[in-house]
Amino acid sequence: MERAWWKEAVVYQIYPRSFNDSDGDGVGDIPGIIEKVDYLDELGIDVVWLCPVYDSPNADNGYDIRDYRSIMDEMGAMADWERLLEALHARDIKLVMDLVVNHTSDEHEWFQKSRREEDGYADYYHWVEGDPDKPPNNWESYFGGPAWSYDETREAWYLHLFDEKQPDLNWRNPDVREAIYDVVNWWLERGIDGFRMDVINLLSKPEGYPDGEVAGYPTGHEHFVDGPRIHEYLRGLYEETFAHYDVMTVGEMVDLDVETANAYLGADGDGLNMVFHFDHTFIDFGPEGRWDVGEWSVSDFEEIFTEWQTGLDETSWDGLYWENHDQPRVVSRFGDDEQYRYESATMLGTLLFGLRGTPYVYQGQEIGMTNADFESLEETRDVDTRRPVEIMLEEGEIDSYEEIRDVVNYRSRDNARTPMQWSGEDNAGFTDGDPWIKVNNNYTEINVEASRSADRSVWQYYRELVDLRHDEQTLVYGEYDLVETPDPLYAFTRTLEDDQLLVVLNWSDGERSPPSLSIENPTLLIGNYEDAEARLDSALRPYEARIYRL
Ligand code: TEU
Repeated sequence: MERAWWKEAVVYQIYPRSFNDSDGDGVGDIPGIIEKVDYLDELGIDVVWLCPVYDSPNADNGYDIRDYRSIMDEMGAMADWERLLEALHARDIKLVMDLVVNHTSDEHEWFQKSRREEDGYADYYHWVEGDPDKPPNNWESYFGGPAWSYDETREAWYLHLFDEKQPDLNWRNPDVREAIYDVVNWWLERGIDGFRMDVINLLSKPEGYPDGEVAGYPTGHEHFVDGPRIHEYLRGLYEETFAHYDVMTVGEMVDLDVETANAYLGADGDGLNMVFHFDHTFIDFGPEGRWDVGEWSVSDFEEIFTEWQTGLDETSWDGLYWENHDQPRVVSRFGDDEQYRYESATMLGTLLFGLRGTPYVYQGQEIGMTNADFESLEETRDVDTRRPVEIMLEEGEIDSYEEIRDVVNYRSRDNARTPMQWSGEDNAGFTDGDPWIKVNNNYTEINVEASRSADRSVWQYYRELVDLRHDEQTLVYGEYDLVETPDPLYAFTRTLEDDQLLVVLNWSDGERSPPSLSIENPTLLIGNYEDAEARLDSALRPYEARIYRL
C-alpha cells in the first residue's frame, strides 16, 4: 500500500452558502469562511473541500456554472478567494475545489453560443432535432421529469440529466474536452490542491441516445452511467491536467460498484485517487424509492462496508462520508437525534474514522447537527426537493405537502443546507440579515459555542478522532477484517504489520453484551463513554463505541 498525504488527511467539506455570512445578505460567503479558518485549524482538519463558488445563477446552488473562471458575486471576489487560499495554506490546510463538468448553466457563454449555432460551438452540448412535442428518448432527469428540454431558439432538444438549467456538455466533442482541460489547469496553476469531481461517471453518452430499458433511477441510467467512452475521457483529463501536479482527486460516482471503482482508480486505472460511492446511502430507501423511508439493519451496513473495504484493490482508495450537501444529517438518519444525540453522533463518527479510506466531515457534523422541520414546501429551497414534490402533487400521488412532509424532513437535501449553527445568538450567529434558508430551531441548544465549551460533546470527540487518525497509521493503512458479531453490534479489526486495532460499536439504544472474543485486556484508544467500564468484556451501553489496541 503506497503512502500518500491525501490518504492520511481528514477532509472538511464547506457548503459556502450556509457556512458563514460576513456581509449580512443572508448568504454565506468567502470572507465568512476566512473568519472561520482558525476554527478549522483548531478542529485539526487537513483539507477543505469547497463546494462551488463560481459565477452561477444558482438554479442548483452553484452546480450550474455560468463562468468557471470567476467567483459568484454573493460570495465575494477573486481577491477574497485568493486570501482564503493563502489563509488556509498558512495553517497547512489544503484546498480542494469542486469540478462540475458534466454540465454547465444554460447561461454559460458556451450554451448561449451553442443554441445560436455559432462557429465552433454548435456541438458543445447534446442537441437533437425533432418534434417539439416528443423528446428524443425516454431518459429521465435525476431531479424528476424528462431529461430533455426543447430550445425555441435553436428549435431542437437538449439533454440535461439534472435541472433544465443544467445542460449536459458533449464530451464527444474534442473542443469541449480541451476547453475543460484549460479550466482545470487554470485552477491548478493558481495553487489549489485538488478537485472533487461532480457526477464524473456520467460524462459519456452513447451515440444515437437509445431508450432506457432497465427499471431504475432514473430511466436511461444504463446508457449514461459509466458510459461507453468514460475511461477514455477520464484518462485523457488526468494526463492533460492532474498528472502534472501533486493534487488529490475524488470522483463522485453514481451507481458505482466496487469492481468498476477499481477500473477508475489508481495509475493503472484512470488516475483518480478516490471515489465517493452511494451504496450506504440507499440503505433506508423504501419500496417506493427515495421519497419513501425503508427499514434498515446494522448488518446491511456491515455487508456494504465490508464489501468496499475488502474489494478495493491495492491501488484504489475510498472516500468515507456520512453527510454532504446532498444527504440528510446522519444523527437523525442512522442515530438518535434526541436522547442519545451525543452517543450516536460519536458512534457514527468512530465508524467513519475507523474504516480504511479518507474521512470527510461535512460542516455541522462535528457538532451533531440534526435534520430540520420544513413546515411547508415554501420553506424548502432545493430544486431536488421542490421538483419531485411538485411532480407528486401534479400526478396526484399526494394531495398536499403535509402528506409528504415527514419524508421531506427525513430525506431532503435541505436538511444539510440549513445554516451552520455557530452560537445561540440570532440566526445561530450565521448572519445579521435574513438567512436564505431557515435556521434549524434547535440552534440555541446545538451550536459550536456550546459544543466547544462543554467537556463532553460531539465537537470534543471529533477533535479527538482527528488526532487519533493523525497518530495511528494503522487507522489509515491497516487492513480491514470483519469480526462476526450479532446485530446490533458491529466490530472489525485494522491490521498493519504487527499492530492491530479493534473497533467495536453498539448501534442501538439498548445495552448489549460484549462480543465474546478471547483477547486479554486491550488498551482503549478512544471511547464515547470514557470510564473504567469501557473494558472489552463489559456490556456496551447505548450507542457505545470503542477503539482498542490489541
Ligand atoms: O450530485 C449528484 C447526485 O447524485 C445527486 O443529485 C443525487 O441525485 C441527489 O442528491 C439525490 O440523492 C451532485 C451534486 O453533489 C449535487 O449537489 C448536484 O445537484 C448534482 O450533482 C448536479 O450537479
